[in-house]
Amino acid sequence: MRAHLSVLVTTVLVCVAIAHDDHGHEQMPLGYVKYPYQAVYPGDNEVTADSIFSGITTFAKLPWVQCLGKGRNDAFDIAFIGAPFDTGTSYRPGARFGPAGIRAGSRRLTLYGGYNVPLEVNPFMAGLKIVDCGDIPVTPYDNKYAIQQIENGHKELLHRPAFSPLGNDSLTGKPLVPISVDGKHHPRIVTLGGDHTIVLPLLRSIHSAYGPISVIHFDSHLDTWKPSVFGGAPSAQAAINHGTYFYWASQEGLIQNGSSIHGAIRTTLSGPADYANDDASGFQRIEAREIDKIGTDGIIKKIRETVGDRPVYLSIDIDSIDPAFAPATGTPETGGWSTRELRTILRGLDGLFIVSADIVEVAPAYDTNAELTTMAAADVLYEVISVMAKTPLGKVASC
Ligand SMILES: [Mn+2]
Repeated sequence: MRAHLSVLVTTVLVCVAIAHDDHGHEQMPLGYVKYPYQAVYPGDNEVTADSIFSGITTFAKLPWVQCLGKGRNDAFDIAFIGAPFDTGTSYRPGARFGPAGIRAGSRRLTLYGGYNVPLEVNPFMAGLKIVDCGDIPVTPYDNKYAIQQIENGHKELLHRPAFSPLGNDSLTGKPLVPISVDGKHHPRIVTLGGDHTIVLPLLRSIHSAYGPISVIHFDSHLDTWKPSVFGGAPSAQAAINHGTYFYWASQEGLIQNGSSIHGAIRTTLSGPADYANDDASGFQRIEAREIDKIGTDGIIKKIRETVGDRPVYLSIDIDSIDPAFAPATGTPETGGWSTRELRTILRGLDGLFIVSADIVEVAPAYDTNAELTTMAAADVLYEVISVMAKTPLGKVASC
């Protein structure tokens, strides 16, 4: 009898504990989070919004959702997710701190509300649900395992149904049809790197929804190098690094050959054969110095002519910007574009179908005390989500 009572009491306690846990850890509704410019002050019977210099730092003060944990059923339209991986780097390590650094550099983005004057849109108030999912858990001890973790994490987010319906075409009023190959309306993921190696698993994930994808790649380097050229590849794992991931992506058929393009290229080469190899990997090229002759308008024109109205993946290496403006990066190259020039070029992508994007190679340890690089990275992403917010990922059915 005594034993029986004990079991009964234990059972009741467990039940009570579960009920209490459910209630006590209920997630705060997203609408409760306020941007700094919406701050109210004590006495208004409201919780004050964080100042931009206080509180927990998410990208642009966006609400944090544990998208790969207890928030795995939460839908969104655009998600920021970190991929803190930097063991594919050839020169300066430290991009594992990129996601945290970029978030710190993004604090002022919503200070006045976030209206983008030249693009005439406020991406944060465009009716889209935008969240910060935190970081994908990435092991620092095993590159192969880490690369798989990044692919799995990205895929899990990408294949979640989008929060907002695709809606109708603003001109014809006809319903929009998704541009994916699986016919589904996917949310967009903005990944905070991490060194550039992460783009191989990201493109594997993108391929699962969009098939071979057109890539716009801003970088001072090609990143299509054969492993035998870049580092000599002493092992199969060493052959996958931040200078070779596009070579492998091309070998795996992840890239749309001929409609992909690099911008801001200014690297030295092992020889002219590197460009022949780059051609074979499917890329057109815009050299950084071309800006002196054709300007940002000419560069925008080249990019738009190359990708057309195909779905596009956008990968931005912070080293596309000159180290005068963004010094904190893995392999800096002088002679790059200014932050203003890159931002202008990104706004020139308005209307393209950018399905997802990343910014990589931000290594905050080499930054100035003024946070030049992390601020540039955040502001660049602000242009990217502004462009995204203006163009839904759908087209009117042609038949
Ligand atoms: Mn790169």
